[in-house]
Amino acid sequence: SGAERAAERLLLAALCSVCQALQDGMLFPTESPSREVKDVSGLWIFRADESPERSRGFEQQWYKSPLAETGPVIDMPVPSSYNDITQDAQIRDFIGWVWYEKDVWVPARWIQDRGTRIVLRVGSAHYYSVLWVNGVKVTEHVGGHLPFEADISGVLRQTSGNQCRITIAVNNTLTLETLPPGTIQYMTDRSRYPAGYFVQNTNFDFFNYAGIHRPVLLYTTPKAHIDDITVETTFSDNIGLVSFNVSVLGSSKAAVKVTLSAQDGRCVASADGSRGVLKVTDVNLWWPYLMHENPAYLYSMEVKDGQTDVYTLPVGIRTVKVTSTQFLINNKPFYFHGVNKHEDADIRGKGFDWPLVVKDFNLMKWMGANSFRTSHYPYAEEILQMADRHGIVIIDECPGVGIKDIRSFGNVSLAHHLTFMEELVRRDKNHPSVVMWSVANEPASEMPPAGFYFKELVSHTRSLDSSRPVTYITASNYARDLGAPYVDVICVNSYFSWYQDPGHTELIGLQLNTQFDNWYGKYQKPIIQSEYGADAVPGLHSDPPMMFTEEYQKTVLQNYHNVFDQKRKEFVIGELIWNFADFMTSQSIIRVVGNKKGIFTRQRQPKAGAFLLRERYWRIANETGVLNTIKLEQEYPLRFIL
Ligand code: GCB
Repeated sequence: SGAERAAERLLLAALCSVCQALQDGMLFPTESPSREVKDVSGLWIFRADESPERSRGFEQQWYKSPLAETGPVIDMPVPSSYNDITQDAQIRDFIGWVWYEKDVWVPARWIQDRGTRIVLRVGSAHYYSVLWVNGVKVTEHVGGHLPFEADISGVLRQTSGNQCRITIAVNNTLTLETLPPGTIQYMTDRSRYPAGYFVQNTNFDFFNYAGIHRPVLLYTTPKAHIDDITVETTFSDNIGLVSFNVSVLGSSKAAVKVTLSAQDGRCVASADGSRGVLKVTDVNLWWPYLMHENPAYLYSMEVKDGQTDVYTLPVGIRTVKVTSTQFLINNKPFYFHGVNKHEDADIRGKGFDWPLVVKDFNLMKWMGANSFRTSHYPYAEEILQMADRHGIVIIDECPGVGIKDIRSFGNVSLAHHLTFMEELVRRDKNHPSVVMWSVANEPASEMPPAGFYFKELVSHTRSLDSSRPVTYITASNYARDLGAPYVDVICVNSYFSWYQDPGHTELIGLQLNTQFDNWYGKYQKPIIQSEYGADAVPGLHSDPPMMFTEEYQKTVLQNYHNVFDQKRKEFVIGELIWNFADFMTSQSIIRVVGNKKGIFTRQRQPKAGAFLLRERYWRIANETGVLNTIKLEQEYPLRFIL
């Protein structure tokens, strides 16, 4: 169709590279005695390619010379979405290629030492990226939510030495085969639209922020280097078992040595060889927040490759299991009382921002949340590291959101989706906080191809990682959902008294009970209410409650909670509010400057619903965790709690 041709033109690059997962490991870049990291985020320059076909940058080879010589450039912070940085609506709503550039200095010793490998890494850029160094193309990458990197040692040594001009072209176009999918629609009615007018259509409810969203780093490793580490943990009685698998590149006879240390620095186990199992006596297990008095215990695993490379990985020892009615962490029932989030904030959009990350963790701990779902795409790895350190449990979601068009269930889409899961598992497999993979959100799972599609997707994900359950999030009716037979946990989103029967909170009890009984009756699998909620415009009040007021949001929550409290005695294993905070969406008649279902505003101030959830989550923690109330009271002033 015309739309697809247009999308292809915009994307320029063929989607051939889509089917190749990153071949190398994706170890988070850290410093060590053998590794240096240089953060080259900060102020970059920027130019959107506003030519009708968005192809001028490639035709004129903007990567060949300083970007400022090609035309007008503006300042652009990295990391940040570019959309909300300027006063220009055209940049906010831009579709197509934008160009970023920064000149950086590479330490001379990195260049001179031929044994040093220099890597350029982008934490993420949305959606499709091409990278050049000193005018030489070094890599390209499909996908907006995972890191990618290139070994640039050769290019730097061949070109102008320590001076390094980094050019990154990023394209936010979404097609039927991207994740998330979308379509480009050309408007051909000349009486209503000017020539060449097109729009990006999507089926998801968040703004398609774009740009370089996570830090850009230069880092080094020795030529012979640790490329990847995989750990899997279990325990029996007081013995913890850490099986490890280390892959080394650039050396045929690597002598790997692995040492595990406790938090006090004491070495608790060590082994030689690239594979093996470490035994830890008197193990300190990794426990979720509020489930244990010493949650989030992390060992530190030092991996040495002969004399050259050293990499240290935090390791939490824990197990995850699912029965027909329970979710077990370390063989104890775990109840998810948590939130759904977005990477979203004023001005920076989806740009990574430490103050925001730390604030959000403080808010989650304040309200007694023990978990969150990375709706609707993988978050920055720094966020998973925070969760590891604070004991916050994560359902790790892939950007399979808005798969509603039957053409997005085809082979090309499936292949890309499988590849995406490979990259996601490769990046996140070692995080103890991650307890389940979510392969999609609210796909059209009643369409016939969904049966085959999800069977493949779930079984492939399980083959990549047998230690975690797999799910996808459904909004389909239990009788029509074709993927549910394949998942380990049923995750259901529902919006009773909002999208259905608006205003009728008195129906929630009946409808929610029916929902749970139907799903459990059909599948006998534990169920998470993975979304529920209502919009509340902060400061709008009404009693009796009316839609969009804080009171209405509270009433919806209370009605859901009554049912959760019955069903969590049976097979309901969790509740995740939609949403932690208000967030931006595209403009539409059902959104008033974004989605207002947050229990916090976009600026992270509480609405009435936040206090309600806070009371509830602490009460549940007191009932289900091993902590006693007194302990909690010491940690937080419990005036609001119980
Ligand atoms: C959903 C979606 C989520 C939306 C939410 C809503 O079911 O999964 O992305 O934002 O409903 O508020 O409509």
